[in-house]
Amino acid sequence: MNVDKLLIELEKKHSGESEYLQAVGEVLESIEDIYNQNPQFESAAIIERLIEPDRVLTFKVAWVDDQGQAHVNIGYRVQFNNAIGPYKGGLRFHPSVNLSILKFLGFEQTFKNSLTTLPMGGAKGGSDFNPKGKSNAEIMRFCQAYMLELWKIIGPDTDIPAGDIGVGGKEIGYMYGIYKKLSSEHNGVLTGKGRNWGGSLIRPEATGFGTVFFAEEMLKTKNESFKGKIVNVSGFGNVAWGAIKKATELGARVMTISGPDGYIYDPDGISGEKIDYLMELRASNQDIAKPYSYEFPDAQFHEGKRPWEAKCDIALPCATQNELDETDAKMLVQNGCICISEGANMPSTPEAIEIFLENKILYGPGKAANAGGVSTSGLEQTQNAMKLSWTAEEVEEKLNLIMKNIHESCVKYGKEPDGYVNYMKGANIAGFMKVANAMLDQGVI
Ligand code: NDP
Ligand code: 2IT
Repeated sequence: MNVDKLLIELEKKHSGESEYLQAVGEVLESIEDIYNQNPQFESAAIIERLIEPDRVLTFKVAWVDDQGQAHVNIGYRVQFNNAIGPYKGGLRFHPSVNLSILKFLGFEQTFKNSLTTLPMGGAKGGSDFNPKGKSNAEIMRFCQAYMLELWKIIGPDTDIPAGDIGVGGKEIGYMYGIYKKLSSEHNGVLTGKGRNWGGSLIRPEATGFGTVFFAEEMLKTKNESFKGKIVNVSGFGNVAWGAIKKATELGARVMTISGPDGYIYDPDGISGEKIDYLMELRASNQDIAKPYSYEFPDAQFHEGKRPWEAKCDIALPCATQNELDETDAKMLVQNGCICISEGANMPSTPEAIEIFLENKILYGPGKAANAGGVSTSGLEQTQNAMKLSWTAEEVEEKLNLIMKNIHESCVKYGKEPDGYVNYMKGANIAGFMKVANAMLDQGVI
């Protein structure tokens, strides 16, 4: 494999798809040596077959708002790779959604799902629909219109979507309702379902819990823990919520949350009733940062700024891609941050990652550190197939074990001669090897 040549060719074919090219570039650089040591990969064109999605479906989603006005959005599903199991990955509803973003997410998902040890292929989907400021009735009509197309290509053994940005329990409920009506089946086609109709306990918290469990494993290698640490979190959504809960439970103090308009710094820490208040704001599809600073006057709202400028021991980026750049990374390192565990997908830019690696910081890349969400989705599928449900303790124990196993795989492939673990390299190689070997076993298809 020649990484530069491959990337130039890919850029020619998919020019302007910057997030997709960024995600592929990082993986190619990590796996180059091991790939070239295994000539069977080259002759089966494994990498050329792995960087292109199996198929992409785009479709029109027409829906009517509360005033009777019709709107059109674009719907997508990118089925990336199903070598090790049915396609699996979330749906994102956000105005920025385009093919580049969904291809990067589907590509990352393929490696992440491979790391989980569960039999899941990679996929991603969504729409450029903006749920912000919409009524629940509008969100329901949009979800129904979106599912009217999507249901034709998904199924509990084919492709199993779940949540991502802008898609939580409420949206999954609306989509599940219409899927059930169209297919006449009540099955495990979506994960993140409600507790009373097939959902798994702990799934809502799972990504954030997993991100903290992964960080805990990294910290253990330095005889450190969350106890007494200052933690900065970005975003306040599905993932950030779980991360804040678990970090607080383990004795840390979480100082920040953020939205696209800025971040909140709360010197007293964000926990307990403050989290409940934030959840109420979120449930009503509102902005959270400013109202929080009005409700809790000791908290400061830093408009247009990111939480990485505030001093912390541990950083948990849980908002979106490329939300932590080189300047942010330098600030974190200068301020004594010892650990970054990514709840979001690709939140750190390549330049920021370079800074973390140069400074030998504990850096857990999203495809490893946020794999707890999809892992618990896999556990939800298992419970659906068995037609029973596990207790919260059982699910959390299994999740914790999976995160420990992912950490071990990263160490196996990422440990350098001086003992430093390059978790990014480790995650990319471990994720790749399983998918690549499955593709070899199954022939050229
Ligand atoms: P949510 O929509 O629940 O939350 C996203 C949060 O990030 C919101 O607080 C949002 O603010 C904020 N945000 C969005 N865009 C920006 C931006 N440009 N700058 C700063 N803040 C921003 O999404 P999730 O929590 O589900 O997803 C967050 C990240 O985690 C994504 O990268 C996702 O791919 C990843 N992830 C999600 C998993 C899941 O199970 N949900 C699993 C694994 C990874 P606001 O609402 O005000 O826009
Ligand atoms: O990025 C992710 O791993 C998710 N959005 C969760 C996917 C899933 O199928 O649970």
